[in-house]
Amino acid sequence: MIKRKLGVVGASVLLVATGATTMTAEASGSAAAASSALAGTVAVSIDGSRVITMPTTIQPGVNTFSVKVAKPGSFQIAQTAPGYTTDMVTADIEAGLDKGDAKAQKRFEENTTLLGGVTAFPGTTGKLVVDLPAGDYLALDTWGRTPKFTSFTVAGADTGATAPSSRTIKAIKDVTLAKKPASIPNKGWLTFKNASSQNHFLLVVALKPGKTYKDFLAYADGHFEGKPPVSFQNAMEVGVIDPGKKATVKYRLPKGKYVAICFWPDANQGGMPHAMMGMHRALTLK
Ligand SMILES: [Cu+2]
Repeated sequence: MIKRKLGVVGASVLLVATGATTMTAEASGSAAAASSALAGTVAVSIDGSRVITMPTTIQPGVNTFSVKVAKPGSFQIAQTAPGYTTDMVTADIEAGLDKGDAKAQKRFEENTTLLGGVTAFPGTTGKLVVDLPAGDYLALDTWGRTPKFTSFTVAGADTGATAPSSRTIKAIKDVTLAKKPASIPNKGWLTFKNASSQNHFLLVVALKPGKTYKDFLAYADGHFEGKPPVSFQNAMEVGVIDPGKKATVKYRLPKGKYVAICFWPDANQGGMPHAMMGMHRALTLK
């Protein structure tokens, strides 16, 4: 056990130590340790086999996950209902989300609370800010064919950290993206807030030079067949969140015209991606 802990990267060891210190402080009635510079910063690394290494215990409150990856991946946080095991999650993801079995997807959505995620590429650090209450959590890389889960616990004193100032894009009604704001800065922090009835993720993708949102509408009318008017090279993503949740990610993209989209499959519509139900809108980055 100790040997395994020593194998963890330096930053994670420090974070575990910070958590332990703070919990001791809480027990003795002092909040002083919560002001530690490291409180609320969680180092995450994902190796070439999509195995996640991160602290096993972090503090409640606002946490910033700094995600480094060996290959392109998406770090995602979730909670599962009691008795809904990771084997059941895996089976339902494979049958439901990968193969379109609506029953399996519904079971997955009913038994999980999805809390956001961030995409990262080798050489860059993905940053995800979420406010987590105490409890047991799972993390996974959603780019993996068969998900490999890492569990972690949120316990102890609040991090005391505050979320960075950000612009917010909201999901409303069932499968609608709120129209405002029409534009956001081309770099900074973006919060995706789910004020709707369904699970969603947010993809912000650049229109190709000379293309407009009208071209995207025509592409959508054609059921997303043929040459896309958007370039997935210039894109950012906020991982899936449940109704009532929000997640914030750091981004930097070229200025220009973009489309905000959700492709989450709708279990009530035979797995139809929300984008096909109109869940997209124009967005300018300036
Ligand atoms: Cu959606």
